Amino acid sequence: AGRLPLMAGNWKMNLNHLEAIAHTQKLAFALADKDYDAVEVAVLPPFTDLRSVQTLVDGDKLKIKYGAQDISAQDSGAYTGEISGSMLAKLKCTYVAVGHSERRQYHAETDELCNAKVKAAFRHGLTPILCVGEGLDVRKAGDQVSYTLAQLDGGLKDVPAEQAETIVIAYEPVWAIGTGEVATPEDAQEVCGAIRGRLAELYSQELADKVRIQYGGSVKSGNVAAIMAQPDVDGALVGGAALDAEEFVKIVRFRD
Ligand code: 2PG
Repeated sequence: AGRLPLMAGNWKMNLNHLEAIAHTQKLAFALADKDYDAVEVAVLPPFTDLRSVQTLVDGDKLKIKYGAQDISAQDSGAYTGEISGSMLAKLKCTYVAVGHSERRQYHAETDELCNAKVKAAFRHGLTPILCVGEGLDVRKAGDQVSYTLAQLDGGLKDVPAEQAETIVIAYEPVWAIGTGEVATPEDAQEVCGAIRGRLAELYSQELADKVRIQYGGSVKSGNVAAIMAQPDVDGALVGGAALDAEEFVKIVRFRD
C-alpha cells in the first residue's frame, strides 16, 4: 500500500568506531550506483560508533540513515550509563530500536519501560522501531499472535495517533533471532498481518496502512525476497547478516 520498505542493519555489540567507518564506506560505495528511492536503508550501530557513521553519511545523497539500538526513558540527569534522546537527536539519528528481545531478556525491559522509551523517542523527534515477538514456548503453544499483540498494546499505550502513524514495528520471533532458524514467510505474514489489524483497532485503518512493519530473525540474502513478498511485511531488521557489508547490500537489493 505504498509503504517505503525499510531495511535496517542492527549491529548489536559489534564493530568498533574504526570498523564502523570501514563498514559504512563499503555500504556507501556499493549503493552509490543505484537510486535507492525505492528502499530506505538504515544502520543501528553501537552508541560509540554513531559519530563515525554520522561523519560519513551526513548530508550525503545516499540516504543511508542511522539510529541507536536503545534510548533512555529519561531526558537527562543522574542516570549513569544511559543515553538520552536529546543526545541521539544531536547526532542526527533518525531511528532508535526499542524493546529488542535482547534488551527484554538480558535487561529485564518490560512493556511499561518500552512504552516510556517509545514516548522518549517521540519527545526528541526520533522514530522508534518497536520490537515485539514471541519466544519458543509461546510459539509451541500457538499463542504467538495474542502474545505479540499484548506487547504491541503495551508499547503503544497512550501514544497519540499523530506519533503512532510514524512508528516502525519490528516483528522478531525470539526463536528465530541469531539461530539460523528463519520463520517461514507465512509465519511472518500471520503475525505482521495481525499487528496491522491491531493498529487499525487501536487507531484507524488509514493509520494502520501507513505503519511499516518489519520482520527480523535470521534474515539473509537468500530468504529476504520471499519474506518481503508478503503483503504486511515492509522491511527487515537484520542482525548477523548486516555485519557483512556485501551481504547486507544484497539484502537491501532484494528486488534486483
Ligand atoms: C535481531 C535479529 C535481527 P538476526 O536480533 O534483531 O536484528 O538478528 O538477524 O541475527 O537473527
